[in-house]
Amino acid sequence: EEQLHRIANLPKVELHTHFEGCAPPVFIRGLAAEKKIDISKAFKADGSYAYRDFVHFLEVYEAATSVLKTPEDFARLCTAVLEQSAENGVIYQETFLSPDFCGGGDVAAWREYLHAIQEAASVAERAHGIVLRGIVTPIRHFGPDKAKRTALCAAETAGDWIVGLGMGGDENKGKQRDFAYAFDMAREAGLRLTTHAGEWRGPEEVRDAVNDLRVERIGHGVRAIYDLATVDMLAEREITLEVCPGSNVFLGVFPSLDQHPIDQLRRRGVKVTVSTDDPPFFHTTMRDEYVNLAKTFGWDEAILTDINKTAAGAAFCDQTTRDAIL
Ligand code: ES4
Ligand code: ZN
Repeated sequence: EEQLHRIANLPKVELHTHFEGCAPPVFIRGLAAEKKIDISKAFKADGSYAYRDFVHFLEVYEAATSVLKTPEDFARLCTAVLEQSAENGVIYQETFLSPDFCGGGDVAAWREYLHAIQEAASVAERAHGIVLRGIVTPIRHFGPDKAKRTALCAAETAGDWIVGLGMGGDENKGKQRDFAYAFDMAREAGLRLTTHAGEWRGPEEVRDAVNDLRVERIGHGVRAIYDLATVDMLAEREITLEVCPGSNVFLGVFPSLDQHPIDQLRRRGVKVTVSTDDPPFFHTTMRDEYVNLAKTFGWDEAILTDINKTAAGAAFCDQTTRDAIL
């Protein structure tokens, strides 16, 4: 009991969140009402997000995101998100941001959205001590051409705050290598790289992410467990997995947390970290993730502290920021 309480209250480093996916449903419904946009189909009667499966989730996600119009809307979202994260003990968070939703891929517009978000983030940092950094996200099912525009936005704004490029979206569309141009452009601009792989597809997709895009982290990567040679490759190359156990269980990637491979991956030497992905969509929080992992796998405070150190070590921020977090 005492131990679980301490675990719940640990300071947490979270590497994998989607910015709009952190929006509380009440926030999105409020904005929809203000703007007289009808997105009632995106919600269940109890007010939570409504979707049938992952592809439908992506559609509902885009519907919810469609009420976020101006830089000011995104600034308000930032304030709401960081308040929630700080409440859950998160001290450092990386979040995927898409120029496709912020100015439609236009660099000048993207700069304005980014400016508004960053300003709200610094206010939250002073108020709650939480540090936010952005990873620009090409959306896989929008295709390679949009990904190039996205990477250009990323390259143009690379720096202390925009620290990486990380592809999300529907893993069943196309191949990782279709996006190599975008990832090369980002690498040349000094950005760090991650991509979603091995959430819906298997070990081959995880190997493609490492070999074709040369990423140093992978979003999810958990289906690598079906090929131990791939697991060992991840361990040997010290690739960090951004594991989102609650998301995986909610979406049915694994039937339950006790059948989730995070503990096996960790024991076999893979650098695993813990994140929420899209907390209100998957009815989770960082506090819940930690408590559930402790209960299910018997992870103690030492293991979870170690996981936070791994996450801090794999964070894309500069060394000064990293030294301040753990
Ligand atoms: C995602 Cl594009 C996108 N947005 C939110 N969550 C996601 N998971 C995978 N891709
Ligand atoms: Zn994700």
